[in-house]
Amino acid sequence: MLRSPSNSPGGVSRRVVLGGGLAAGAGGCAQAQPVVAPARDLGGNPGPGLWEIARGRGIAFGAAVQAQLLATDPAYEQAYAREAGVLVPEFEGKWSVLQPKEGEFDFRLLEAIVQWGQARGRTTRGHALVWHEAFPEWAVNALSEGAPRARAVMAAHIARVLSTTRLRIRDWDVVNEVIADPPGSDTPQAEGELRNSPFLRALGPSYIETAFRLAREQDPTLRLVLNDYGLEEDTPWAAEKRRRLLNLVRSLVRARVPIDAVGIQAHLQMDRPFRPQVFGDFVRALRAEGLSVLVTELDIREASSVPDDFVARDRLIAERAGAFISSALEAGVKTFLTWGLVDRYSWLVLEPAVGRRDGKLHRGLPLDWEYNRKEMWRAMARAFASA
Ligand code: 9MR
Repeated sequence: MLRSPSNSPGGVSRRVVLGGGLAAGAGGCAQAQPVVAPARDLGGNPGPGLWEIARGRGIAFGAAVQAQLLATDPAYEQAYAREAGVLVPEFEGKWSVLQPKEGEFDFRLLEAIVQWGQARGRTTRGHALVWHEAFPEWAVNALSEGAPRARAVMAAHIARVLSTTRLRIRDWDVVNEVIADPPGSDTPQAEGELRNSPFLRALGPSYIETAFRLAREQDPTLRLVLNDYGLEEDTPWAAEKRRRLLNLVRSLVRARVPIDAVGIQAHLQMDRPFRPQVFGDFVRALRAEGLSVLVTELDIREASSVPDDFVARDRLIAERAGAFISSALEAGVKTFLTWGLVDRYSWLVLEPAVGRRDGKLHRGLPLDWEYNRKEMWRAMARAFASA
């Protein structure tokens, strides 16, 4: 089943990372674009970063990061040092980077992020053990060679990754994007409610439960997370996706599968309505199952209808971010991660077809193209400070 182009975070088939190592381009960082935004408030004394403001209220804030940029762009590194208390590898924890060939593991890029964080008292969360993207060809083939082989491959990956990282990474997206995209408002698909992934085809729906149990076998207290997208907005499509996810989560909880939390990606879209009550009710329903809820990949995808003018654009983006974070906080979310920190390296820039379709630059992260804090940053700071 293909993703619905208008609803998926990717919306187009995404580039799949097949190689590890810097030279192979571990996911490829965005090219720097021309300077377009006026520098505003960097100054010599920028004051506390988002993570410190959040920490003061018992909230964790962090962002997806790219090891290659941390190592090569000093302004990027400073921005992370200032703003991010939690780091998530944007590519470096994915299967294609960690196990590009069967049995050949490469933790160098992931460890680079972990060590950068440890040196500054920051934590790293893991993303993602079982995902149909950034999944190498050899593994796709192996999964098609029958259930015993598929299970062994999945078990070996989970065991090796968790046993190698468990002392340093205590929080993992065990399965990512397992709910099928609904084609319409509430019409269940013929294939069912789970994504038709190589894992589902090889092992059936129980692969999700198996992945969590395998992860728990490695460590009794690691936080095990199910992460998904398209759950935030007040549309029939998102309502159906929420229903499917709740359905799955409830069945996992009933079966005593060791799941600790749900990650809500929150790739928000400006052209979709957002209702705090609807979203808050969803978070509360998940928490009623005894799970934590994390916001794992927040960014704001602009619509072509968003005005050209930076001030007006930034205000709209900030309003959406503030409303979303406040409703999540009110419903009990305590961890917030943005998918990147700086507009110039957003995946929405890398893949313009899923971003603004008018070729305009993206402004959906807290720091602008010149690493300056913008209205979205201030809206987030206000939301955290008043939590
Ligand atoms: O931002 C990431 C993009 O640059 C990569 O090409 C892609 C494949 O590795 O993954 C993107 O990150 C995705 C994340 O892992 C899962 N949720 C959606 C994110 C944006 O597509």
